[in-house]
Amino acid sequence: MSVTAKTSVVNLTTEEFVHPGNRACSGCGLSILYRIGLKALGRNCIFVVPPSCLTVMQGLYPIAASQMPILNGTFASTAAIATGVRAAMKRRGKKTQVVAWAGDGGTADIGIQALSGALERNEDIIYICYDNEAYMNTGVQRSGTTPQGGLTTTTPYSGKKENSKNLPAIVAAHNPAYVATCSASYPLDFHDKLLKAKEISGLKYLHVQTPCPPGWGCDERMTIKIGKAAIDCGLFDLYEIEEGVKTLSEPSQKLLNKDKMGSLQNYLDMQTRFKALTAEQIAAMQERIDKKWDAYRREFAAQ
Ligand SMILES: Cc1ncc(C[n+]2csc(CCOP(=O)(O)OP(=O)(O)O)c2C)c(N)n1
Ligand code: SF4
Ligand SMILES: [Mg+2]
Repeated sequence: MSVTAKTSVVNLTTEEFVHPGNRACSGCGLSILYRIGLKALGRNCIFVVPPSCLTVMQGLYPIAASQMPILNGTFASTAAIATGVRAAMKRRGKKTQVVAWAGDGGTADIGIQALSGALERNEDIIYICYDNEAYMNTGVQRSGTTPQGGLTTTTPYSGKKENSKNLPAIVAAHNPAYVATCSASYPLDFHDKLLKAKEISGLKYLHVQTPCPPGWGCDERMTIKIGKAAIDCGLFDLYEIEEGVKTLSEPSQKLLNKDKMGSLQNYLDMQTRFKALTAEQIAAMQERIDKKWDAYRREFAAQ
């Protein structure tokens, strides 16, 4: 099993790449990831960012919150732009790390064809999808990763009817150099997975569950607790896939012991977006979680 976060608050660099003050809502999971993620990525980076809360949070020159060079592109072309920027850097003999950083709407739905092409070509870029499970920047519209039964401004009163897309699994089916799932509630795990991604050539994909207080209907002080609850109940799992081999990351490893499984109901109760779920739907969710973890237990017991 792998990645235990090795960076701690004691040895995390004190260098900051984000100016104090930005336009994110208070309690935004993305702003935590952005600040800590940039510490891992360092200065030798160019970011490619499609329309999203990240564009708004980074801000515009001369009052930008970010100190990094950023290219804002169109929704559909994030991975294609990143491909072009990387090729230009290579042509100039520069090792500049190109980082595409997009939301779930910009990745699971609108940008998926450009991402699939870049994955097939195994472009030498890092692609980060911060998944707040809806189109938040434009007022909480449902996306491909909105959970079934979740409420948004464009779902029926009974919640989203469809299943959510398992985006990291779709990406992993392309066999890229590196796939990792992360959570805004474990920013140092994200930090260390980025450190690892920087050392690998080819396409590195990090999928990060990112609590969003206004979109999820929760208190802004609950961001970290909600992300942890999603992992504790086994709904969202942290893992890495390197050369086709999957390993669970530390916060999820403990669930291989069935007695350590947390409560799904506890996770759902923390957010108003799940208030339309029926008892049958919750039981079906629990059944899916149990099946997934039974399969993990068989897979990892055999190793
Ligand atoms: C082609 C196109 N359609 C719609 C928009 C409007 N728009 C801007 S940001 C956004 C939401 C993006 O959602 P997501 O990628 O999940 O990022 P988040 O806002 O959740 O951070 C939308 C629909 C746009 N800019 N371009
Ligand atoms: S809407 Fe959500 S993701 Fe966007 S800035 Fe606010 S908290 Fe962050
Ligand atoms: Mg989103």
